[in-house]
Amino acid sequence: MRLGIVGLPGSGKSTIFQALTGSKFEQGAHKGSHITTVQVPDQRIDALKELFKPDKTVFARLEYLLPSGTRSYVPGGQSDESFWSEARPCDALIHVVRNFHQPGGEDPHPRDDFLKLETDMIFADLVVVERRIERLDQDKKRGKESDAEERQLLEACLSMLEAQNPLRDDPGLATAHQLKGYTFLSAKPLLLLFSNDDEDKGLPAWDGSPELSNALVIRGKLEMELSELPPEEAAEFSAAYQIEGFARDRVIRHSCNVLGLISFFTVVNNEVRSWMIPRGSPALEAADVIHSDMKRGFIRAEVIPCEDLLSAGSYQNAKKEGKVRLEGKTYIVQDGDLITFHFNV
Ligand SMILES: Nc1nc2c(ncn2[C@@H]2O[C@H](COP(=O)(O)OP(=O)(O)OP(=O)(O)O)[C@@H](O)[C@H]2O)c(=O)[nH]1
Ligand SMILES: [Mg+2]
Repeated sequence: MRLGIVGLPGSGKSTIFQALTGSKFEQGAHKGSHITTVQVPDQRIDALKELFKPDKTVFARLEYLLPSGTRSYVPGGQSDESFWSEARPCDALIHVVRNFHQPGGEDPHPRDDFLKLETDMIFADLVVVERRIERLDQDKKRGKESDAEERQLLEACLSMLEAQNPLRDDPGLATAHQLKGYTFLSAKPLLLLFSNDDEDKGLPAWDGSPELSNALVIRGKLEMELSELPPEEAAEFSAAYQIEGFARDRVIRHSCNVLGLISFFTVVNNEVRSWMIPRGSPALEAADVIHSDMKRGFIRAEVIPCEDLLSAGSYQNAKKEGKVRLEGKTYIVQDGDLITFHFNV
């Protein structure tokens, strides 16, 4: 799963990206795009490690993309399609919005800034839809049959986008299988990330939609400084500024949330491992995430919630207490399940 970091110029994108990688890069020195792979931290994995003492521990991963700075942003929906080309294949977007004062003293206007880029993304999608519909009309004139359902879905997109609404507001439309190939920007799950002044840890005052439910505040500059301190000083510093955990961990946790991902665990061959799948997935899909053979030869899944295992103290005890269940292909995997797949190929 890959998340793309977007935002107006100077909103704090590079700062957030650096917090994720834990390393600094020279501003302007790198013109290309940056990708970083991060491990998804999980305390349950740490507890399982204690219990099983595995040789190896593997965490689920996420990727973050910081698009290259060479493709310049032009406001008013006039950006070249190439400006969006790197964000399009991403599974979700992080929209970084400036909520800090600039060195020159310019006040932040987060809602206006948000709407500016949001509108541009809606406009970019609108161009794609209009072009496609035009194309389908031409095909029709030439007597070529087109997919009626796809046409209908595109019309629905058209009316939403023309009304300046992002496609994500209609979850059915945003996730429609037939529209996947269009990689609509406004259909992607969105995490709003406010980069705040050092002294300010709250969300900005914000009237009306969009909802701030998928929003996160990072005091980017402050928290970058924090990440460079030795651990003892960092703890003191965090307490003084009431910083909860690392910016990095908060961004990752919220990323999993907007992507609708849950974690499950496996312990196989002396390896404890976490995996992620979309919430609501059946056991068969969980098996497929690990290996297609496991899906093909699926027999059953041995399942225990991680907490139950930890309170039982050992897998054997948990079994004795009847806490390990056998489940079939259609069992809906729950966050925190430890699963042993039985399969035969
Ligand atoms: N106070 C404060 N300053 C920040 C924050 N994030 C970034 N800045 C400062 O704002 C300036 C721009 O930050 P960048 O991270 O380079 O922003 P950007 O979005 O990557 O900018 P471009 O790549 O030029 O579009 C830098 O001087 C940062 O130190 C923040 O959360 N709080
Ligand atoms: Mg930058």
